[in-house]
Parts: sequence; structure tokens; C-alpha cells
Amino acid sequence: MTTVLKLGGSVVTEKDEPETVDRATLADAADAVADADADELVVIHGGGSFGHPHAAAHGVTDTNGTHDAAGVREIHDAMGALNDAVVEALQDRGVPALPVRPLSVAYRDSDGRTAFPGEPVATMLDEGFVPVTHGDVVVQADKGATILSGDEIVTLLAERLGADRVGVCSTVPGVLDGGEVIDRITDFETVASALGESEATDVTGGMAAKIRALLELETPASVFGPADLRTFLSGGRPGTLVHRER
Ligand code: IP8
Repeated sequence: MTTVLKLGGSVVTEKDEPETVDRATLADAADAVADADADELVVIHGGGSFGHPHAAAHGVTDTNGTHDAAGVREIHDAMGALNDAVVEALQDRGVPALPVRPLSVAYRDSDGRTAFPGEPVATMLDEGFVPVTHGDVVVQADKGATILSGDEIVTLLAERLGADRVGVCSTVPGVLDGGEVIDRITDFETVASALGESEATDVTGGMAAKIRALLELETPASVFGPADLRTFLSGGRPGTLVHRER
């Protein structure tokens, strides 16, 4: 049973405080992962107050590239610091977590198609490790380097690994419509008006982009809040279930 879990950047960081880990929430999430003892688990985290402000400062988005190597390094280093905090929190609790840094393995072609090799991650899983990867800046043909969001990595790795379960842990208890959690989303159009833009600096598009990407997956995906992480990891389907009817 392979599970792909995204911890949103706004879950593991103080989104409005530059480069600040939300220690309490990260500790709770790491406790939940350690207690779940999932058989094959991939963790992906977002950028929060680490990646996004640096990306915005350099004008880099998922479509706007840069050839400024110092800027690319700055974004990547910030994400490295956050990745280190997540891996450390997991290892401290006995989870065999290891970092996977997208800038070193992933790339995009000039049409924006992303290649994220699954073999290193699959081999880590076979060997009993828990790969922990993250949204990052990656090289793109004809554009220099652009932002690869953690959400896109969720879909790429879920497909590549044939994931059985996909979970996206965000700050909200699910996809909201007028304060109520939507139970199930089967197409984008019927929920488009409910999907607002993310308030803090988010160069990769917030909830709407997340849902669009998750609807492309074969595997149903659950979107839930930190309070439901344990429920998800123990096999439940909290929050909103996103799955296109085929
Ligand atoms: O927070 C973006 O990842 P996301 C990462 O999952 C960077 O969209 C570097 C901004």
C-alpha cells in the first residue's frame, strides 16, 4: 500500500513570518506519521514562508523563469532548510525519512512538461525509507528555472508509483463552500466559484490549482486539515474527496 501525503506549506510554516517553521504543527504531523507506521509512505511538503517569498522576490513562478543562478540557489536553499526541518522532525520520532531534492532530479521541457524520475523514490520505498520531497525551483528548457509546486509532484509521483492513497493536508478542514466542507468533488466547474485564491504569497495558484491537478489522478485524493491527519493515515477519508468520475 503506497501512500502519497502532502503537507501544505501553510501547515508546516508560519505563512506570514519569513522562513519560520510552525514547530507545534510540524511536531503534531510528525507524531501522526510516526504513530501510523504506514507501510510505504512518500511525504511532499510545500513552500510556505520559505520558498514562496524568495520565488516572488525573483519574479519566478511555474511559468515565469529566471537564469539568475544566485536567485535559483536562494529559493532552493530556503526549501532545503524547510526540508531539513521536516526530515529531522520525522527522524527524531524514528521515521526513516530521507530528503529528495527536486532541483537535482526533476526538469521541464520547453512546453512545461515535468519529468520527475520515480526510480530514486521507488528504490527508497523498497528499502524501507520514507522519501521527503518538496516544491522547488527546477530547470526548464528555454526558460532557465521555474517553480515546481508540491501539488504537481503529488500527481507526478502518485501516477509514477501507482499510489493507492493520496492525501493533501492543508490548513482548512477540506475544500470549503461558504464555510462548509464540500464532501466530494467530481469536476472542476461545479466548484470553481467556491475556490478562492490563496491569501498569502503563493506563486503556484492556491486551492483551485490543487483541485484541478487532483482531478487528473486515477487515485481518489482526500483534502483535509491537520486535525484529520491521523484519520487519513489510519485509512479514513476525512475532508473532501476529489475524484473525477470516469
Ligand atoms: O507550496 C512551491 O511549492 P508549493 C515551492 O507546493 C516554492 O506550491 C519554491 C515556491
